[in-house]
Amino acid sequence: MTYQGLIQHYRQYLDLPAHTQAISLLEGNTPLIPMPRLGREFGCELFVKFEGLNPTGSFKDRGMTTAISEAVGRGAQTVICASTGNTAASAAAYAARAGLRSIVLIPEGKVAVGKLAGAIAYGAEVIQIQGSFDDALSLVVEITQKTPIALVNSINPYRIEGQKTSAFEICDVLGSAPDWLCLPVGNAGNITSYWAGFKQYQKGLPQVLGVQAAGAAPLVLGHPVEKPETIATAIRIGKPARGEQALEAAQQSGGRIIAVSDAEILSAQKILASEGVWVEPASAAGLAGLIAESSVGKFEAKGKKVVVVCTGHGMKDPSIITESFTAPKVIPAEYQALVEMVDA
Ligand code: AN7
Repeated sequence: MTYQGLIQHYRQYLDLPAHTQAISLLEGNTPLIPMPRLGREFGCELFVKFEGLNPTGSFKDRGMTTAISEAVGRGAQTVICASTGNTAASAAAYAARAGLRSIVLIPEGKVAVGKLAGAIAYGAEVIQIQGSFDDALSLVVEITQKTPIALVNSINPYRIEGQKTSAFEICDVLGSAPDWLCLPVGNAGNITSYWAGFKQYQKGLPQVLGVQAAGAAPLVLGHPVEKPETIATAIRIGKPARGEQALEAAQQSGGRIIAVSDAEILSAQKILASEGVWVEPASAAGLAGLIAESSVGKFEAKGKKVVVVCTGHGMKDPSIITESFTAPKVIPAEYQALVEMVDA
């Protein structure tokens, strides 16, 4: 049967109300890419779950198909979210598909250009907040408590239902859960979803390595971060809504949540790109964590199956690349100039 999106594909595993009306862009079904060359460096069988290949370029589409489908079914006309960018683009796309009005609140000047462009292109009403993601989230929670506007942040339980499906897909491809799952942690909806998904699917449980950026690592520090800062703007979050559940997932799985520096994140981004997988900075945090833990002997990967979740596409944040490289050289459109340039 042709693939009709993840609600259709995993319907029996998703706890969605009867009124749900599936709104899909054929999200999910993303590739689990083997990384043999990189895996050899750790002595493990390494895979990248490339979530950047979802319709709007991030994993958020999994939770958005379910959240918007539920909202439409219950008669919502407007949806709202706070976002570091990817949720905004995803909410805007699925709202557009459903014929709903979408409003997105973003931290002023801290959203990568590909995400902002997406939100605008899909027709969202974009509002910049003079504050952080966390401030924006408080505001959308308040307005959805006082008005009929539907909240589509990952506090919404149907977001978690949809995002569980990535765990199902990994088990379907590998035949069972991997030994380790490494992924970035921001507002902590995704790590919560994976853990719920693996537990429900009963194909084994991975140990979970959640990775925060050092300047935005409330779950490592053990307290909220008032002014989170990181180059990985997607996870520039100081008060994760599902922080408790993230810690629980790490602990129950025999894993942990760690922090890596921006330099380690950018280095991991380069390594992934050198293998043909270009992801946005936050999405490289999982690999950065794996590298950091291995280098201090804390990660015994030998002979293990390891999945690194890459949550968003590199094209979401092109500036991070173009700003740090000199512009390509310019030559006359002449053969001799080309030969000299390429030193052939
Ligand atoms: C690429 O879009 O919070 O721990 O508002 O965009 O589930 O929050 C994005 C988060 C990882 C962290 N990787 O996931 C938003 C937003 C990328 C992301 C995360 C985000 P959660």
